[in-house]
Amino acid sequence: MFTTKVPAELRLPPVLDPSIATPPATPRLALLLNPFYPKDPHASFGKHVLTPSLALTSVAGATPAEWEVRYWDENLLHGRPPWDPFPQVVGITVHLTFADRAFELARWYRRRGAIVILGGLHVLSCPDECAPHADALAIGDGVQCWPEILRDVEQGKLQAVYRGSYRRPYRDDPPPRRDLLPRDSFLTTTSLIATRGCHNRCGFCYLSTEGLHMPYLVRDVEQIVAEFAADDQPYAVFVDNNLGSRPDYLRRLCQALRPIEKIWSAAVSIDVTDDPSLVREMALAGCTGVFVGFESLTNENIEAAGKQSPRTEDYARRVGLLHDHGIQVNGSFVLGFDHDRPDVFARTAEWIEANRLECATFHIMTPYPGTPLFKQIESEGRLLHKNWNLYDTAHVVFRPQQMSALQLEEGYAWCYRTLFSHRSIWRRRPQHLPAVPPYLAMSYLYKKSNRFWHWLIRRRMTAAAWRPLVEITRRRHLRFRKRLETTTENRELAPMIVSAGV
Ligand code: B12
Ligand code: SF4
Repeated sequence: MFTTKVPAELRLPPVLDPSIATPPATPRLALLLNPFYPKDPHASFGKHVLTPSLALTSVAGATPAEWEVRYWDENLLHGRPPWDPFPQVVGITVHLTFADRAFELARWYRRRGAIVILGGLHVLSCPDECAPHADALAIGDGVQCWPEILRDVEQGKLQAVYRGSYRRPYRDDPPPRRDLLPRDSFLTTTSLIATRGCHNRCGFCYLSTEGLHMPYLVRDVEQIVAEFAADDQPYAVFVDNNLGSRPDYLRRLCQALRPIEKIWSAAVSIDVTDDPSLVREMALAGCTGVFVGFESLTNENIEAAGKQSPRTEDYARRVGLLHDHGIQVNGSFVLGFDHDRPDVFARTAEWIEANRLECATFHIMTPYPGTPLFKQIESEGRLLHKNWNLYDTAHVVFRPQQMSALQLEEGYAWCYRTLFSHRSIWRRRPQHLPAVPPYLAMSYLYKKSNRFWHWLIRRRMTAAAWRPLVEITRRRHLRFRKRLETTTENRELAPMIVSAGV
């Protein structure tokens, strides 16, 4: 069983040799680091090389012209981070799950004379914990702080804290520096972001972190199309929290994306299906997959989280609408809500199979510091510990209401085991026969290849492994679009299109 063995390089970060003598710092050289985190043995190791986070490439985009900037992602398994030439400034992104590793990196570089700047979500939610490990903190939007930080370094007047508000027009941001990314190491380097914020404020989501003021802002659709075209990849992933938050904006974005004939996927909430004509626009614009935060199949859980969402009884019809438009569904489910009983695992798995969701992602409910959920669980005395390393949604860090912590952890593992099994992959195959081989190829590469992933990643073969499947999907999608274009917006026609060859 693949869940039993995780190769060492996916469990442990590279050793930072204390005996290395580094050269003197190169003035105006900045190194941006994405720290290592251990991979969940239950999920796909391939998940971590689908598409890169935009945190550091966005910051890099704001680097003043006189500075050289380099990028290093420890999760790409290329060994220990670079030190020759030695950077004058090291910028590290910090999430709670890899905060310890970020601090270890910070110590290593600071001891050798680098100026270390920490930024990212954990710096925003726990600045006091991060401060001792940095020469300066960037709280909030780094695109705004970064040029100021580097100017202050040049003038020798670095401050302890810099704050970037999320209120500045999003369209003013320079494009992320995707050219810094190793192209062979990801399924696609084209992570795109068009919007910031979300119309919801779910109590468990990082967007409801105290002190985070992130109004809903959008970039110009032309900017997104230009970035997609500039990176020269056939497939892009939108890493927006919820690309469907403003249906009118999504519609405009789709209309702008349509002529470039590329494919993409995005995270949306299920209310994106409120208007079938919008789903049609998405399909016509190249959307081949959505990551949907269903969260739970129990209405009481959704209500308690404060999420505005359609009733769960209507989820199946909405999934059908996406499928009818050739859009695959990766459902995201949170396990361990207060209304979840031990039957939640089997019920969720059955529903996923009955509705033929092509993929599913599970998260053990995790109270992120600073969120309403954290405050509630802490005030009820249900937090088990504050070891952030385990706040990775794969471990139970609180006492669940209707089951034991062990039951929750075992149920989570069972869900992945069940949904990643040969039987389940087969049961969820598309109804149209020609669509089955590419579906099976993708499922097996993603869900059943954990024993190969570290090997593919280390040898920079991720893009090569995915490339044929991406191209087949793009071509199939273009054929599907031609048929869809000739129909009216009448939903009744869509299943006929599907059966005609998607
Ligand atoms: C792409 C992505 C991934 C990718 C890549 C992750 C990686 N670390 O490289 C993959 C798919 C691998 C992934 C995996 C996971 N992810 Co993820 N992921 C995202 C996603 C969708 C986009 C990130 C992004 O590009 N954001 C846009 C950038 C521009 O915003 P930003 O990161 O906040 O960066 C800005 C500032 O914070 C600041 N900044 C950040 N770093 C730095 C550094 C410096 C020096 C400076 C100056 C400024 C600065 O400036 C940036 C520009 O304004 C976010 C959701 C989201 N939309 O943000 C979730 C998110 C970050 N992921 C999350 C989680 C929980 C995970 C997992 C643990 C889930 C799981 N169980 O599998 C795993 C494991 C990763 C881990 N241990 O951290 C949570 C984190 C919650 C939290 N409080 O920490 C998020 C917020 C999703 C959510 N809604 O809950 N993820
Ligand atoms: S809908 Fe999703 S992105 Fe929006 S607040 Fe809720 S969990 Fe966060």
